[in-house]
Amino acid sequence: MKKRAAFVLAAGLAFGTLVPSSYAAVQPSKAQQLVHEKMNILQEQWNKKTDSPEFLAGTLSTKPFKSEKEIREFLKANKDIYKINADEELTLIDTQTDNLGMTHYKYTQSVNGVPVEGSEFIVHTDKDGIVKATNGKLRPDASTKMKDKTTAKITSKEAIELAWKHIGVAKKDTEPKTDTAPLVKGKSDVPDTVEKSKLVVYEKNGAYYLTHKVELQFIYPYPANWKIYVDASNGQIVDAYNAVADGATSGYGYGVLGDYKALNTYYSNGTYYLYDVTKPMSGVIETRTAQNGSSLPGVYSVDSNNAWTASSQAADVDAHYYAGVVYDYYKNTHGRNSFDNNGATIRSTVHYSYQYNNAFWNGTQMVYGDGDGRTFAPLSGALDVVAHEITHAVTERTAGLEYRDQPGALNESMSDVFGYFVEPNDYLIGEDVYTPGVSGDALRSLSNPPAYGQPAHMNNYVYTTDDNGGVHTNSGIPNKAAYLTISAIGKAQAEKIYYRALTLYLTSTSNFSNARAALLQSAADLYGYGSATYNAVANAWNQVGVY
Ligand code: L5W
Ligand code: ZN
Ligand code: CA
Ligand code: CA
Repeated sequence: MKKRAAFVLAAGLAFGTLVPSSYAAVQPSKAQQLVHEKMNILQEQWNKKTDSPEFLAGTLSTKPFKSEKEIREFLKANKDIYKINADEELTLIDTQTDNLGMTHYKYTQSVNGVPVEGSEFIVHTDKDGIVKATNGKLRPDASTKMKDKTTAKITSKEAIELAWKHIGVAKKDTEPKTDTAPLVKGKSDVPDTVEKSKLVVYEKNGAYYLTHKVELQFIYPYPANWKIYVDASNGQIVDAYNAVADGATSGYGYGVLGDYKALNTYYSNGTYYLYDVTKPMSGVIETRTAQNGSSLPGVYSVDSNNAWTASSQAADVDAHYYAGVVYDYYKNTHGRNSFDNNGATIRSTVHYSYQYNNAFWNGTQMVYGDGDGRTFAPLSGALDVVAHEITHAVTERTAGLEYRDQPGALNESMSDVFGYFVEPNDYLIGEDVYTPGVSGDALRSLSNPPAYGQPAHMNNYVYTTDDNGGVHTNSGIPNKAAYLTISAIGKAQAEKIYYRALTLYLTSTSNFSNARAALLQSAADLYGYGSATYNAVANAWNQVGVY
């Protein structure tokens, strides 16, 4: 290989000034040149950033090195190549002699005794002690960058607490509960929750951090072997991943309208589940099927090959997929973690009852009928309907608007309005599943409530005892006010104002006038009292006759 080095240099000279600048990249570094001068190399891999060898094979020594002590001499003699202070930085962790007579000396690198994560280094000698190979990822710059930084300010106990917080699971909630997750059959079947922590130097994108490497292992609410690197100087999370990879899977399927959807699923014991553990929540998003009509919660929706393509699975696919979309909406737009803002499991059951033309939140979970095929297709097939249902759960846990009269109509309206915010491509509600045989219609419209039999002004308020005081009728009035607001100020401001009013100002007995005040106050908080935005909200409610 000396020859190849010579060729590279000669080629550079031969091209003279005509050598393209990119050619410089293949010029050997000083350490590479040294390797070719001192060793007979058959295979080599280099870490370009640190200019250190990740793999060298051939004949690396001319004399034998037959003990760990002697191997250190080899490393010292080649310090210009490996760039490591063997005595200070390397700790022997294993020696093996194999049936070919080769001996393999395995080391880890450390800084002031703190191991550098992922920096194992192995020296391989033949039966005569000739060094035939070295490999592993040494970090020559770790010592210079970290030698004054190996004292932790955060304790291991604090790091473990921060790690639990990061994954959004409380240790006490990892105690298995019977019949709640596909993998969990009973408490005795599963190992206890394990917490571990050790101090390591961790490299990420070329920067070094002193971290507590925290390992959190549990089986409920999902199988996990988390590795979480907590910065030992400030408690920030440097990196984290779940090493249990055989649980969470990615499947696909077709929705009610026949569209392709990628699905977050779960594999266990030869079966795939609509069970999404990918969200940063303590619970999961899970989807079930009602087996005997109206019994809840039903059984897990399952599939044998993670291709959810049967027409009988379409309602399951959409309920699962859209619940994830709505979770993401609340998390990404409002920082809300699930309906309870505490990461609760979002459960849906589909195929409820028989030809059932409705969907509802029952206080614990979502429930969707299949529709009769004329009035409705399976109701989970509409994202705005799924958002409507999950918003009922959000409302229950925040404003708590009681489901009758004006507070009830506001409750309905909030569900429709967030149905729009989640799926803002039209002002219609339920158009994707309503009357599959008729195109262009919907269940309701925010922009034109009277087109669907709803009032859009207080003059037309319907006084009735039906439907808890006409909650699905009079919602047309606040719906129209929302439409006028969104049209005037845009969705981005409107959704902030509505979320703030719902979660901070509205109460269980708020009426339309109280809603106007709550929204105005939210607009004032966010955009200023008397601002154009504030005035637009006032205007919208004036136009529907609410003062
Ligand atoms: C869609 C059909 C009726 C919306 N709930 C509703 O209060 C509906 C449930 C599913 O208005
Ligand atoms: Zn509703
Ligand atoms: Ca819609
Ligand atoms: Ca229709």
